[in-house]
Amino acid sequence: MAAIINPRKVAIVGCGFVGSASAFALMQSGLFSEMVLIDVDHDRAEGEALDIAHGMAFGSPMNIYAGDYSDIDDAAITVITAGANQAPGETRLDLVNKNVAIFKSIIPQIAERDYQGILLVVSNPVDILTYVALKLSGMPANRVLGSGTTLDTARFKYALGEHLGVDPRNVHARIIGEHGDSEIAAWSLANISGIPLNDFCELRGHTDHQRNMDRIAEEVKNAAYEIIKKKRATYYGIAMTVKRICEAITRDEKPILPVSNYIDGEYGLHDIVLSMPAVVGASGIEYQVPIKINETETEQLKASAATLRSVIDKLDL
Ligand code: 6V0
Repeated sequence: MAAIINPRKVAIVGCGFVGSASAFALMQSGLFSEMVLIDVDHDRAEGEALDIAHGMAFGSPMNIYAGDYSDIDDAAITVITAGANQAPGETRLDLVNKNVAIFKSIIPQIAERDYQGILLVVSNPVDILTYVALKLSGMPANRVLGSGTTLDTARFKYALGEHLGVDPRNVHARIIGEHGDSEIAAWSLANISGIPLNDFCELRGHTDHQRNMDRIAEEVKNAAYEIIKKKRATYYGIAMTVKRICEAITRDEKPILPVSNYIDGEYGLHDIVLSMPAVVGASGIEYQVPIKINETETEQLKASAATLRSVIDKLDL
């Protein structure tokens, strides 16, 4: 019989850079009262749990420990960050074979427990691995999501905020499609607190719109490559992203986030996972929000989906 979900419990599978930074952000968030860390390297999970627990005297009290899959049963959210990360110069899609093999060892152990919580996939390539998690687990699509372009969107808002001298939280713009090289900056819908983007740019003395747009979109797309070249891995931005998505679910906040979610029919796309905006709440993906992107962006979205589809078609699921 399925366990009763504890809404204040989170599990993290994979305790490397991303898993441990996410655990640290979640400990400080006060969202959970129990957190279990799981890793093939159990010592690593124990070490991270102990290290983070030592900060608790200055944060929110919680029970944090290293465990195994039996500890996942009642977790409201299971965050999966296990798997290889990109070496300098490697693309996210280059990781697919290694990480699909790892998911084949993880997901069945969760599915066989008739898990009733929400799976949040972070490992890369995140869209493909969210698809793999969905298919291998047999769980309903609303309960299997990926962090997707939520991180890229945060980077996009930051870059635009810097460019325009405005709080990134007032930037309404998003990256959609693959979390990777085929991602799309949805410029046609971008605005600054309701003010059309180009009007705001001109207000701030920027008139060379196309050149600036191309530069910012490239910077966002290549952000991970740049960070990896300089410090081997990216983890703080994604940890904050994990915290934001967990917040949306745990507090049933229902923000619209560009998370990786299953799409079958919308935008002329079929049987694919990629990032398009969705309302995220207590039941995971609550509903998909149809957006009216322009013709060029629609073509780019189809191309992004085709890139992902060609990878999925080669998988043995
Ligand atoms: P890391 O530091 O090598 O950590 C990976 C961890 O996974 C290690 O502790 C491993 O022991 C563990 N692991 C491996 N196999 C298993 C298994 N079968 N079961 C349990 N644990 C296992 O990598 P890092 O933490 O830097 O990256 C993890 C993943 O996150 C990679 O795939 C990255 O590409 C991905 N990222 C995704 C981002 C996103 O926006 N979605 C952002 C940054 C990184």
